[in-house]
Amino acid sequence: MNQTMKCQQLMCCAGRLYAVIAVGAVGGVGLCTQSALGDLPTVYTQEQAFYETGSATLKKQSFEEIESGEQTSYSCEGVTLACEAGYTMRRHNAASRATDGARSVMITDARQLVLTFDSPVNAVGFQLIDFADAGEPADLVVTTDTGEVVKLLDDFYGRNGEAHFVGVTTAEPFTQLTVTTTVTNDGFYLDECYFGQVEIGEVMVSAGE
Ligand SMILES: [Ca+2]
Ligand SMILES: [Ca+2]
Repeated sequence: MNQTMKCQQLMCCAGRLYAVIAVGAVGGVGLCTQSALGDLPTVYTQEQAFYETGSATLKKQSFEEIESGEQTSYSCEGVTLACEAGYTMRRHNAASRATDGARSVMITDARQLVLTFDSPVNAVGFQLIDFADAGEPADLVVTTDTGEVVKLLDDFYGRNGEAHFVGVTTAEPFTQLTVTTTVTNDGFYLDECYFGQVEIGEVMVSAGE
């Protein structure tokens, strides 16, 4: 798949119509200059490209200080992470399942997570570890409380222990993001969550996996 096709595919993820004006390539990362016929959700699959959108304003939660044991939610600085009603998640103490520090959040059965931010954000990204590695492909969709619906992963196959970054930026700030996955018979881990408000102008779109 070439850079243009990849960018167009990503732009259409929200099920809305976007016009991609120009596409270039810079060191393996596609630069998409675009005009949105509505809001502008942009999908990222590379942490560096996402981070460069607003490194000065993005906060990071590494889940190093969260409580141990079964929990239904974690209140962290700037963000509260809650899992699907009726399920629990837990702190996992192994660097092999963390991308930042030595701890991460382990999700075994819940298939929906809700991130609620203390103040509005328009950029959220995080690492998924050991996701969709049980032989069945999985989608990952995020929904904002402002009505944006964006598919971050589509028929994704992961590998044992591998980390994959996903992120999204929107034109309109939001305070709650619901993460829903179709993954089956598979536990996974969440770590290194970035969030904040970034300037939306020319945006960098990751063109690789
Ligand atoms: Ca961590
Ligand atoms: Ca897994």
